[in-house]
Amino acid sequence: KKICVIGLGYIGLPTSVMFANNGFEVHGVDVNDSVIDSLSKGEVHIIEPGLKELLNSAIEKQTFTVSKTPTEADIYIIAVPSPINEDKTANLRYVEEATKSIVPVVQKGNLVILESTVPPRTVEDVMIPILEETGLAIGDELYISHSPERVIPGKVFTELVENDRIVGGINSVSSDMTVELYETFVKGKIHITDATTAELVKVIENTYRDINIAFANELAKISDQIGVNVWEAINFANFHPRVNIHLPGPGVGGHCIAVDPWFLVEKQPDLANIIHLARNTNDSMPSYTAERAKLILENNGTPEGKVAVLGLAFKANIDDMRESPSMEVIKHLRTQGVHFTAYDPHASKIEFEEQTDSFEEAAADADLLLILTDHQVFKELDLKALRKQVSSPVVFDTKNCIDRVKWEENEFKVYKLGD
Ligand code: SAJ
Repeated sequence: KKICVIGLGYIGLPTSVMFANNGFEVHGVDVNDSVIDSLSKGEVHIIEPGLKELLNSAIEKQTFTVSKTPTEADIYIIAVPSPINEDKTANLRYVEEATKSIVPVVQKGNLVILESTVPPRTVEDVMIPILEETGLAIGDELYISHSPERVIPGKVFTELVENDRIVGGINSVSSDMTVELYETFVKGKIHITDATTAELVKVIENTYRDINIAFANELAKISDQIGVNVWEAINFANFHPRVNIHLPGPGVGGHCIAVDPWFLVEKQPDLANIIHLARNTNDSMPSYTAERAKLILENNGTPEGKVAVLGLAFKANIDDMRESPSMEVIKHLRTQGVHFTAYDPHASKIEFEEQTDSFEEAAADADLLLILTDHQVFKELDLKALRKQVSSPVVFDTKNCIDRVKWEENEFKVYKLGD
């Protein structure tokens, strides 16, 4: 069978190569020229363990092709971004455009699957009206379902296979066809529901995480005031069999957790109270972090000192800088007139021009090392060498990722967020 995947980003590309290595002929589509160019040469434009190998093997088997426009296929998978607008309303432009782009090619008997995360009712209210333009009887001649992706960047290929999957068809035939497709590689359970429930399920998973992180962030602020180490407190609380508090940090980044809760706020602004408050709490963390950094500089007698911002990606060991709290922290440092350098071992300089070329360059003459991402590299620094590079040996660890004792042994003064 032939699959056409629309959108070759963090989800679409791994999904494409997965199917292309599991007995399907896959055609990938992306509107971005540079994505098509690099994939045609067998190069990947995103960092994900295992991706390059699977891409090369699919190219070798000749089961994966790419272009800018959809071709005829049996199954269409839409995996395009669904961001929010400035005013925090859902931007469904890409989902709409992707759906429109397949209208000329879909045929009787085809299945269309939406993998992008969307506000509940998007399949029913946005996609179906567009697909009706094919003239096919929806549900009888054209099958549609929502099967939201739920994988975590960095572990995509493990989670694609092992995670349970939700399939929400517009009718049972659509669901069954979708289950049959994913069963080719999914080892987790596949749960069947309707499209709108599947949409809500996906959004509430990320909202749950956002609210839980907001709780942790609030606890960090409280701990800063009452002189308790929040990391230790959360760790102990989590030994309780029914408690699972997430971790604080400089903010919530990425294109999912910081976005999806707004889909519910937009739908029901008068009811989504905790959801809205949690979003605001998490959005307040970058400015809180920048203020604490400034305070640390002042308390150490270097109010005009230089901050070395370490970590620009939105989380550990990835290159993805979308909605990264680091960018927000930098914005606040800038408005506070704090001098800074910035470096990330994974993220590309193209994404943030001001990034230094090396860790050493960023750390040179710094009065405060501000760790914003818990990249593995930051846990393995040569502290003796680092001690000589910096101007003042002070570090502010917002992710609780460095070993206090080791740093203190090397004369560093260690501050942690929420401590
Ligand atoms: N973060 C915290 N504290 C925590 C956990 C995370 O501050 O305890 C921050 C991270 O540093 C990061 C942000 O939250 O800035 C989001 O990171 P994440 O690892 O929680 O999630 P994502 O965005 O990479 O992936 C999430 C996952 N959703 C859930 O775990 C419920 C993933 O399974 C989804 O597939 C993905 O969103 C998505 O695409 O929706």
